[in-house]
Amino acid sequence: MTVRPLSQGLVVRSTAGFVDVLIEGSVVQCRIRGRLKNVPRTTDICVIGDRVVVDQPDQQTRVVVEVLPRKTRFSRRQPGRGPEREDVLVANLDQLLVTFSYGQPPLKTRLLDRFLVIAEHQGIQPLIVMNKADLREPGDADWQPTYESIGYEILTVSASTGTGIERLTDTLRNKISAFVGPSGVGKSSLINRILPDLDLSTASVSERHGKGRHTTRVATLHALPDGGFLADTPGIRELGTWALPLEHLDRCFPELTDYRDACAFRSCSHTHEPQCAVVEAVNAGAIDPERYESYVRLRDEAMG
Ligand SMILES: Nc1nc2c(ncn2[C@@H]2O[C@H](COP(=O)(O)OP(=O)(O)OP(=O)(O)O)[C@@H](O)[C@H]2O)c(=O)[nH]1
Ligand SMILES: [Mg+2]
Ligand SMILES: [Zn+2]
Repeated sequence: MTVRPLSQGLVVRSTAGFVDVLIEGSVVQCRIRGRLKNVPRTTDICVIGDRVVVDQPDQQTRVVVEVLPRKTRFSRRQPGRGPEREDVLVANLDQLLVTFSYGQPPLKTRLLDRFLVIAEHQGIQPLIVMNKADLREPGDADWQPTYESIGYEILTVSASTGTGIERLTDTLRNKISAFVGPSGVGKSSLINRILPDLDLSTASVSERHGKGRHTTRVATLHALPDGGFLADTPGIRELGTWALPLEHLDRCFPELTDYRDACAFRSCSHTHEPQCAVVEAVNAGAIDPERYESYVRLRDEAMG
């Protein structure tokens, strides 16, 4: 028996049963080996950003035979009813571009905090991208000093006018990054600015019929000319955490770290315990009450 050489590649697109894999500069469509598929799993087998091993049993056929372990994953609890499972959006990300907009749709800091918590938990560098700078009204950026004081970087950009696009492009070099955020904030429009040859489809918020309208349907990873990759992902409405242990949640809020070790109880939940340094810091105005409220809500949710 002759042993065929196997190749390694990067998954750049994934649809039912098939994946597009970048192998030595060209994209090839691959099946996913049946045996991989039949293993009962509560997670996605193969997503964009995955490094995979590909076999070529004959001239026409290429098959993913192994998915290499993921360094990081941006994932959530699968929305809706049905069995609990993980929905992995992108694997092996270095940077999460948490994208919201001025104008429509408006920013939801509660949802922003969920993105940031998942990034912290996974060790993915978050960058807050505020698009549609051309629609910014006075007062729209009042929330920003709080986040900057925690250490989060905020980039104000406009896909329409080009404001901030150069700085954004600079942060992408040699990294795997993904635009994530609600539908309509302009993720695909920003990628079209950065990579004009792609011409991804976009749609105005008013053209979207009802809440469920999502213009981008399949997450795709695009190669950047100066090195690195950039993912476009479908809009996210629901972002439940997956596999985030309750006792780790306070570490996903960087501004709590200075206080949590000073609580009287070692396993303090920072909700009802006496002599809680976190609650004292909230009352003293050293921790933002809205951020604390996000912590409490995520904690309640994780407890079921
Ligand atoms: N005024 C203004 N409008 C913008 C800007 N960027 C995008 N838009 C508009 O916002 C709408 C939504 O843009 P998309 O790029 O489709 O949004 P998306 O985030 O990719 O949405 P989904 O694919 O549904 O998740 C389009 O009508 C864009 O023209 C901007 O900087 N300023
Ligand atoms: Mg889109
Ligand atoms: Zn406490």
